[in-house]
Amino acid sequence: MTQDIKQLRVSNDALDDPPELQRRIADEGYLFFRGLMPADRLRALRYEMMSAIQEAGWLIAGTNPADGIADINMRYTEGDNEYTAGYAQVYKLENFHRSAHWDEVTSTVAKILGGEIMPHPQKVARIWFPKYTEHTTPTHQDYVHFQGSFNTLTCWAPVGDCPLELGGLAVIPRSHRVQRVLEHHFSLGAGGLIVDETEHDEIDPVWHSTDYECGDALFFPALTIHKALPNYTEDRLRLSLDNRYLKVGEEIAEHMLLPHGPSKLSWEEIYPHWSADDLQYYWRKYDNQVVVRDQSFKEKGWAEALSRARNGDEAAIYSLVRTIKNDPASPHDDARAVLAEQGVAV
Ligand SMILES: O=C(O)CCC(=O)C(=O)O
Ligand SMILES: [Fe+2]
Repeated sequence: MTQDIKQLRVSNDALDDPPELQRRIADEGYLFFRGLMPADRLRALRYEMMSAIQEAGWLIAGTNPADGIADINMRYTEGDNEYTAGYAQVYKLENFHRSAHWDEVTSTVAKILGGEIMPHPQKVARIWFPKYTEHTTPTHQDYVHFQGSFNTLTCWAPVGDCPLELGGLAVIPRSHRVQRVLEHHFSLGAGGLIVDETEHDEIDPVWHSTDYECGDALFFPALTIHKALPNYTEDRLRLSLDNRYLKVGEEIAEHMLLPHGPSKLSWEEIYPHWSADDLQYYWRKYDNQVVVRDQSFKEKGWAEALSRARNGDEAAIYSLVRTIKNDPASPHDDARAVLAEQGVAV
């Protein structure tokens, strides 16, 4: 490991003290708990999710799904068309969606946010292949992707143990104190946007993470700077949840009412796979302030990919080629022109 990672502060001692939880998250920009989620239920969920992933052909056939032994000939990630095949299988699972509503999590969120809370309809699972480190989730603030309110809380939790080499989440404590959305730039990796944490004098860019164990959960608000660590294992998939919560009455961006994009599914395609209907369209009973999605972050990233590709940047060229391949029916004249200039065939 090339980077010096400090340990996350464990806040289990304050679990029954909401004012202290609120003080800590306001001060440090995150809260980390050991064993918050029931490990046995999470292991059962892991088995179910990994079995779906194995059926998609991403785990070595005949191995125990719980071990998550990846077929590294199938390395895909968000943004690759091929990622949808495995992700959609996971995304249809009722228990995966239900896990974001487990009382152990929602009651903790209610203490942290101080009031009635609602899980975002859009749940997220991350399936991370080994030996694909250039696609690791880059340094970012969640606001550029999920928007809504700065108080929106992300809960990141591994589904199974996640030691450092498997690539768990890392945060910069107190980075939320910048109190604004920082300039993000084009990058590979989930979300496709990166911020340079060393560029801002107010931020002390010291990364904190841990050897996560099954049941551990990390919470942070939308401005805290974070990233994933690379999956340096030989052959293990990293499987994790990142779900978001808001205080009822605060703003939620319209796209967060939809299934996560890389699944390419609608709720109408997901719900027939469920046995219960209590969580179907549950958000309609709340009086949410739904706001229009701000596309400017994405648009700026795309414009940067074009200009970097024009200068021969390989990651940007890769990203343009992938965009055209994913969606051959769209003209993508801008990307095609840049690639033609670079002599790259698509
Ligand atoms: O798990 C990952 O790679 C990314 C997670 C993330 O950025 C988040 O939970 O907000
Ligand atoms: Fe994030």
